[in-house]
Parts: sequence; C-alpha cells; structure tokens
Amino acid sequence: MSVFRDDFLWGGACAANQFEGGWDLDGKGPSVPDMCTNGSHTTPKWVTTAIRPDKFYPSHQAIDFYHHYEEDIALFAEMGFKVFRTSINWTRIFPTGEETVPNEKGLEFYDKVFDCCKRHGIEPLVTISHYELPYALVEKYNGWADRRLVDFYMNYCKAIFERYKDKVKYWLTFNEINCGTMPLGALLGLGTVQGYEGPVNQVPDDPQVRFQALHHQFIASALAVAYAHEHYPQFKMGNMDCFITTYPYTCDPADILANQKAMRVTNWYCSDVQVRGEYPSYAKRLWDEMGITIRMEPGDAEILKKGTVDFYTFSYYMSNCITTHKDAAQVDGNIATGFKNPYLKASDWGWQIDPQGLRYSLNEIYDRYRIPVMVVENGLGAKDTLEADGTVHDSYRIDYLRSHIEQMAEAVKDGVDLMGYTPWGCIDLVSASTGEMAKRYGFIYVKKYDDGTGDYSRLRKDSFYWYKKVIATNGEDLA
Ligand code: BGP
Repeated sequence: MSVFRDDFLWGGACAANQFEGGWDLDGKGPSVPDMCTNGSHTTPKWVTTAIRPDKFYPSHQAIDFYHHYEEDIALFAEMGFKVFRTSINWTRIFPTGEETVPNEKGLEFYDKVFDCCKRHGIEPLVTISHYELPYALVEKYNGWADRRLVDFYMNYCKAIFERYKDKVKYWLTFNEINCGTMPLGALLGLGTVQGYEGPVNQVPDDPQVRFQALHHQFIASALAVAYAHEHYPQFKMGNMDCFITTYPYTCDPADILANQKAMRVTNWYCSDVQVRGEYPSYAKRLWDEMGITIRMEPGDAEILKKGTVDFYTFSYYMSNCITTHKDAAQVDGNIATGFKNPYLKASDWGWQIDPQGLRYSLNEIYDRYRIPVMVVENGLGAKDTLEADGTVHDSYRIDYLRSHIEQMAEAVKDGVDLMGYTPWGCIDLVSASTGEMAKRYGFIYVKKYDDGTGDYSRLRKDSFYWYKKVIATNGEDLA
C-alpha cells in the first residue's frame, strides 16, 4: 500500500522565463531575466540595463516551449503527470507592468497551455511571479522598493484570475519569496537593481531596501489571496519558499543559537507572515540588529491577517551548516551559501545533497503550520551525456530523486499532510543561478546548448521511464 494519498499530485515544475523563449513575441515586454546574460559555475552571469549585441541572453530562446508546448505537455502526460507547475510571464500579459488593459495575445498563449493540460488530464499549478518582474518596473520604480508595485501586481492578478478561473485552481503568489531575505534576492525576486549593470553577485546590497520591498510583496500576496478567496472560492492559494535547511555545525551553544537565527531569517520569516498573517515575535529584534525600519501603512496588519495562504509550498535542494567557528569550509548554494557538512556529498555545482534533510524540513514545516504541504521543486542539476543512439543514462538523477521520495514517504509516515511533488525542471531548461543549459534537471533532454546551438529536439532520458513507473505505482515502486 502506498503511503501517499490517492490524489497525490505527482508532476513537474518549470518557470516561464527559463523555458518559454519567445521573449519578444506577440507583444511581450522584457522582464528581469531577459536582461541577464549566461554565466557558469565559476563565472557569474550579468544583468545589463539594455540588450547588448555582444552578449548572449539565454532566456530569449530558452528551450522554446512557446512553440513546443503541445509536444512537451504530451510528454508530461506520457509520464503520467497529474499536475504541471509553471508560471505566467507577467510581461506577456502586461509588457511594462503598468498597462491597464491586458495583452490579448499573451492571455491566449496561456489559454492554449492550460487547455492542453486539461486535455491530458493535467492540473496546472501556476506561479504568478517567478523571478519575472517587468524590467520597466525596475527602470522606473526600482522594483518592489516602491509600494506602487502592489497595485500593478493586483491588476495583473485580477486579469489572470478572471481569465483562467475555470482552468486553474492552484496558485502560488511569489516564487521563493524568501530570497528577498538574501542579497541575491534584490535581483531575482525584488528587482531593486535600478540602473545596475554588472555581475549578479556584485549587486550593491541594502537590507533596508530589501526588507521594505519584501513588506510590499507580503502586502501584495495577502491582497491577492484575500481577493481570490472572496471572488473565486474554488481557488487554492499557496506561498512558496526556498527552504534551505541549516544545521548547527557544532554543539557549541553559540552555534545552536546562530542556527536558530539563520533558520528564522532565511526560512521562517516570510512564511510566518504568509501563513500566520502577522510578523513573527522575533522580527523586531532582527530589524533592530540590521538597523532597519519597516514603513507600514495603517491597515497593513489587517491586510496580512486576511490574506493567509491555504497551503505551504517550497523548493528543496540542499542543506547547509551554520557556525560561529571561522575555520569551517564554505560551500555553494542556489541563493545562499553555508558551511560544509562532512557527512554529505555535493553536486557538481557544489550543492550539498541531503535527502534526510527533506524529511526533517517537512516535519518542521508541518509541525509549525499544520496546513497541507507540497514540495514544488527538488532535483539534481547535472551534466548529461547524450549517447549516439539518443539515450541519456542519468542514473545519478534517479538516485537523487529516489532518495528524496523515500524521505517524503517517511515524512508522510511521521504524519505530514503532503499534497504533491513537482521535481524541478522536468524538461531541461535554463539555470536560474548561472544561465546555463549544461546544468540539466530534466526527465526530457533538449538539444539546446550554451553556445546557442541545438535543434530543440526532445529525447526521453532513463529517468523519464523511471518516473513514469513511480507515478503509476503512486510512489511505491522506486527501483
Ligand atoms: C530555484 C528557482 C528555480 C530553479 C532552481 C534551480 O531557486 O526557483 O527557478 O532554477 O532553483 O536552480 P538553478 O537553475 O540555479 O540550478
């Protein structure tokens, strides 16, 4: 007997800017990722203030889902997907973010995508904003630093809610909203990079601006959730956090406290607001220690209280260690770095692989909030070898996913109400952190390479057949 619910949502996850391409087609405006060049594990990508002819912008073509969606969704259906997590690219609907009338061509594209999902019996799960802020809002307002973005976001939400009310039931307000608690979040999530051109890891950091911008996102998220609850009672609204589990590196009480603080700032700060509807008790001291003040308007507390989410979602890739001992070695991560755990191995990109950390995290999250939980990203970014006969033997990816699903099963036995699982990049796509194609996550290989070449053809990897069996047995047969 499977431990997973009968209606468990098995599927996969992508984000518009990382796989659609068609960046300027049918009226679409540029979003932040469209201004980002490619990089690598060792060379940071750049954000530019205009499109530079001598640079390569991987999101512009990506894997061209824009023209391949029917084929791709058919492949997802062949694996047995029950759910497909994707995002709507804000600038297809409102090219600068400030229009009042949505772009019909952009709306039509997602009609086609969601209709295609429905034909295949796949439920869409839509991220409203997945690192895809209209670049015009960065130029004019310094992104979410300006409270007026709340109104632009609400216009966008109202347009897509009304248009897709019969097609989409599950919505996530912001991808990895907690990236705003970390310096890289200024570019990825908040768009507070007005006028900056240069490597993405050297964006000038201002915690005052970041945490204020985050407050605006909390307000926007809460307003969107409350609006949805009022007008579309059939909708289920979720948050989305990048959960970076951290452990104390030693049993030195100073490390235990440092880790507690890190967990609060990185992992709990945002979801405490979005799930509980108020800032946590530790917020004031955090702000004081950072020397920041959050400007709130009358009524903000009520808005936050009213707009709490129905389910909690998160991405999980790795864990890190926290220590006050300066001699520990650093490791890499997606948006946060930490200290090396001697008990864990890391991926080729230096992300520490920790399946048990997923069980631990699921338990921590569910204990804290007691609402349904979903893992909406997880996976291994790795270099794949395409064999001459068109096969890809990605046993390392299968091992990674198997060990994480095993731990999800343990968490369910521990009592966690787990709704579903959508591994990241179910079809190869552009990496968010490095802009590479070479860092592949997919069950489906796409012939697209970092020099821009490739014919976009799609090929089933070994993991494709493996995942199909996992879904068919509701997670029982992981062999
Ligand atoms: C998460 C993002 C995704 C995705 C993933 C993998 O932080 O939500 O957009 O890209 O990480 O990261 P990367 O693409 O950098 O390997």
